[in-house]
Amino acid sequence: MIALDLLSFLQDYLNIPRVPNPLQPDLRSASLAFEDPSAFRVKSFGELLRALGIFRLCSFPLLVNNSGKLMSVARTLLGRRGFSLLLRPTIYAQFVAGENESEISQSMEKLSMLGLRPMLAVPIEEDLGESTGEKRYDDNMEAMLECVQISHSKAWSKDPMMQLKITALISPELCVKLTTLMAEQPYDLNLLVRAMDGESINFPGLDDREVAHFLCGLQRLNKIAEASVNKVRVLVDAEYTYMNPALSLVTMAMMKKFNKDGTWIWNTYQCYLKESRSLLLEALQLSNNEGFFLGVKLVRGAYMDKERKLAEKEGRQDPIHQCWEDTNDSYNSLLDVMLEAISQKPECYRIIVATHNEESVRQTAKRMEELGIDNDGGSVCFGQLLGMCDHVSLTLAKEGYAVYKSVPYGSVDDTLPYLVRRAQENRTVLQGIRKERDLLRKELYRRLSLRRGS
Ligand SMILES: Cc1cc2nc3c(=O)[nH]c(=O)nc-3n(C[C@H](O)[C@H](O)[C@H](O)COP(=O)(O)OP(=O)(O)OC[C@H]3O[C@@H](n4cnc5c(N)ncnc54)[C@H](O)[C@@H]3O)c2cc1C
Ligand SMILES: *[C@@H]1O[C@H](CO)[C@@H](O)[C@H](O)[C@H]1NC(C)=O
Ligand SMILES: *[C@@H]1O[C@H](CO)[C@@H](O)[C@H](O)[C@H]1NC(C)=O
Ligand SMILES: *[C@@H]1O[C@H](CO)[C@@H](O)[C@H](O)[C@H]1NC(C)=O
Ligand SMILES: CC(=O)N[C@H]1CO[C@H](CO)[C@@H](O)[C@@H]1O
Repeated sequence: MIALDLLSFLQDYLNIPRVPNPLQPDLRSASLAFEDPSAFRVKSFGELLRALGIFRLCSFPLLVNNSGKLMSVARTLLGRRGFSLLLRPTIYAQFVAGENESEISQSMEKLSMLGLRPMLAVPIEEDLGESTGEKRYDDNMEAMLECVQISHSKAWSKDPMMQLKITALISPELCVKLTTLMAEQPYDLNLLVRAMDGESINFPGLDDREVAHFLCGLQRLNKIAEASVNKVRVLVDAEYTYMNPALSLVTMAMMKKFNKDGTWIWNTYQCYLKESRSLLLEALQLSNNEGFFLGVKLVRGAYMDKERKLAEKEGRQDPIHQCWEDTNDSYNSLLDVMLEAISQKPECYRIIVATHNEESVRQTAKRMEELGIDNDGGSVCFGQLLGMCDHVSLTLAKEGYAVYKSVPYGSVDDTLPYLVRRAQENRTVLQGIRKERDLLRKELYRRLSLRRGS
């Protein structure tokens, strides 16, 4: 009875078609059509409702555009505890793994049972203008070291991975300055490697304070890399174009030092950048010349709006491709470059295809087959965010591909900026989610009709 009321309520609220919609035929998941709602059978009723509710909320542009403001108003009105009570069972539970080790363990175990591999991310969102001081960066390093340990400890998955943000360990201000300097005089990778080994290097162009901070930062990165070699793959995030060159420089130095016999450090390439192709080709060349393995996280890019605004303000040319179709072409062509490289030298290169885009995922699978690359040979894997496009992840896992879910963790307060960004990303991941909503609805409807029938 309750199920019936709920059903009609849901039908009105979620526009479920009232035509009887019996069991879906088992679709050919072999072709990765991503149209099989049975991917969601592993979810509890509550989880289905939660996902639907949240995606529904994300469909109101006004709400999404102002989510940051709304959240801070709510936090003021409800107080810290009340706010946490509101967010914890809803948005937080959808997108965040938990706060303490036991909660995180639970989430990871659940992913593991679904055949998905967790990739932990310490959500430290910060940009220019925040206070500096080594202590804060040292604290961040401790958090990252803990992340290495959690990722490795319980053998949640084969080949564990985690994400790392360099601006959590070296100040964004310094990364910007390095980027400016690098435009005139490129730094030698060996200089950075020697600094990581503990030598006191004097970097030209930086003052004493900056040199000291840079050396500390490189030491922090060195510690994290040493802790993760032979255990956890460390995927370095790409951020804004005004600091990416510095981030890449540091990442390449880490690769040179740590990727001699295995791909432990990976870099991220953002295909929405016009220069992404030349950046990737340079990296391939460098890894060849310097004799280290190259791990690539291929993404479209998350900071489009801000990049464009900044370029306009500074009167620079827009660094981002003109339209989504151009970014799409760029993504698919870089994907091809990497897959070709892998098919020729499978031991030297690795890629994680980090996208929610079904077409890109299908193209990867197709090219892998054409080039004779194993589904689970370790050189190609897929990545999506926790709580987003589960139908893509679950289908891929069912087909035997290696699939990672990027899993942020931390307190409600610490993860808030991350959640705001997730909400705003909806604008662009729109197509994928609309389909996910349809599939969620179908699965919910199926369960409700089963209940009604019994
Ligand atoms: C595991 C994982 C790790 C990630 N790590 C990073 C990271 O380190 N750095 C980072 O920046 N992002 C990262 N992202 C986010 C990623 O860059 C995308 O923002 C996100 O995945 C959406 O892209 P999509 O391919 O999934 O979806 P799609 O819907 O196929 O594409 C959306 C993307 O297309 C691009 N786009 C949209 N409109 C336009 C337009 N008008 N013109 C040009 N381009 C447009 C934007 O990049 C947008 O994000 C990561 C994502 C995942 C899943
Ligand atoms: C939301 O923000 C986007 C981009 O900043 C803008 O194009 C859109 O018009 C906004 N929508 C609303 C309803 O405010
Ligand atoms: C973890 O956090 C949850 C929710 O805040 C709490 O109920 C639980 O007791 C905590 N566990 C540990 C081991 O601290
Ligand atoms: C995306 O790019 C691929 C390869 O370039 C192309 O086949 C596909 O049609 C593009 N998708 C869209 C929607 O333009
Ligand atoms: C699910 C979905 O597509 N939601 C919305 C995401 O945001 C854009 C614009 O902000 C809306 O048009 C979508 O409906």
